[in-house]
Amino acid sequence: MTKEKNYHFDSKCVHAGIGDYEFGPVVPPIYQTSTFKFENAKHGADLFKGEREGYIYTRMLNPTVQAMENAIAELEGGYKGLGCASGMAAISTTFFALLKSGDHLVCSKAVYGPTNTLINTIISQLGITATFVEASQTEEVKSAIKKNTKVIYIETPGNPTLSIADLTAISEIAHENNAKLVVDNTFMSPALQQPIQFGTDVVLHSMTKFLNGHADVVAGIIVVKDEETYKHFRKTLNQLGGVIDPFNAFLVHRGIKTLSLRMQRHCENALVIAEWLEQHPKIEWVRYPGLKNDPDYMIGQKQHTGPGGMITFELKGGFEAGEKVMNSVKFCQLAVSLGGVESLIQHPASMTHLTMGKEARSIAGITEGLVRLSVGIEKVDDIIADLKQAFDQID
Ligand code: LCS
Repeated sequence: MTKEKNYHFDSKCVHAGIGDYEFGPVVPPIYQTSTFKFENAKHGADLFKGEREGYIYTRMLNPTVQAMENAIAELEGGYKGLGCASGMAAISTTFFALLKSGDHLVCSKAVYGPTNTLINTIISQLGITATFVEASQTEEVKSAIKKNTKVIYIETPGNPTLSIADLTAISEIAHENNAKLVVDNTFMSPALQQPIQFGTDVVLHSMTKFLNGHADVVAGIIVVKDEETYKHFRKTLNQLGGVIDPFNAFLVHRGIKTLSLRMQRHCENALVIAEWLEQHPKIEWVRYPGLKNDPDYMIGQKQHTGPGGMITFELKGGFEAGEKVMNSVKFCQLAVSLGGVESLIQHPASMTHLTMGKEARSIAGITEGLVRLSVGIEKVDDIIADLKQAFDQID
C-alpha cells in the first residue's frame, strides 16, 4: 500500500503501512524481539553508522512498530511517524525535541489536564516559559507570541471544552514568528481532520483513543513532515526511551482498519445525542462541534469533515446533579479515557482535569458541573435511554 498513495482514505485505513513479509501473511507479523542479529561485525558497524538500512534494537526501530508508524503517517499526510508508549510520551518527547531552556511556548487553555500539568511543572523547571491562551480566539494566540516563542501547542477540539482553533490562521502566526505549530489531533483522528493540510508542523495523538479505538491499549504517536525533523525526533525518542512495544503497535495497526467506519458512527450517534441534550430541560448548555449554534461551528467546518464523538454538557443542578448522573448511568460506563467503541462518561473537575487545580480549570472554562461524554458506536437509542433515566433521578 505504501507503494500506491492514491487510494481513498477509507481504503488506506485498511491497507496503509502493510508490506510484504516472509510466508505471505496479509497482516504484519509481530516481531516480538528486543534485538536483531547482525550478519557479522561489519554489518553491525554499518547499521550503527547508518550506512545500511536494517534493525538493531527495538527501542531504536522495530518492523511491526514501523509498519504502524508508516500507516498513521500516511493517514495524516505526513512524512513519517514515531510510535510512543503513550500520548503523554508523545507530548513530552515533542517538547524535548523542540524546546530548550530560555524558550517560550504558547499553549491552548483547553488541553488534557496532565499536558497542562507537565508544562507547569517539569517543562517550567527546565527554564521554559509558557503562556496559556483561548486558542479559539486567534488574536489571543497572536498577542501571546514573544521573541523567544518556539512552539504553539494546540488541541482542537480542546479537552474537555471542545473549543476549536483555526489551524490555518494559527500556523501562519507560528511561521511568521519562526515557531512550530504542534497539534494534538486525538479528538478528531485523521479520519476527520488532517492538521498538516492546514500548515501544522507536528501532529501527535494519544492512540489510546480513537486510533486504536478498542480501549485495550495505551499508546501515542508523533507525525512529522520531513526527513530532517524525523531524524531529530527519532534521536530524541531513542534517548528518552518512551517507545511503543511491538504488540501494542500491532493492536493499533489492527484498530485503524475500522477507523473510518467507527468515526462515521461516532459522529452520527453524537449529533443525535447532542440535539437531544440541547432540548432537555435539565441541561444548562451543550457543546458539540456539529451543532449549528456552537460558537466554533464555522471554524470547524473549514477544517474537519465530521464533528467527532465527544460531547460536553453542564447540568442545571451543577456539580451535585453531575455526580448524581454519573452514579445513575447503567449503559454508559463511568470511566476516564475516550474514543473507544463503548460510551464512557466522566466528570473532568474531579477526574481528568483534577491535577490542574480549580483556578486553572476556571481559566480554561472547565466548570465544576461539566460532564464529558465519549459517545460509542452502540445503537444510539440505548445511550439516550440511559441518559434519560439518569436525568430522571435529578430533582
Ligand atoms: N492528549 C489528549 C487530547 C488526551 O485526551 C490524552 C488522554 C492524552 C493526550 C494523553 O494520552 P495517554 O498518555 O493517556 O495515552 N486523555 C485522557 C482523558 O481525557 N481521560 O483519560 C485519559
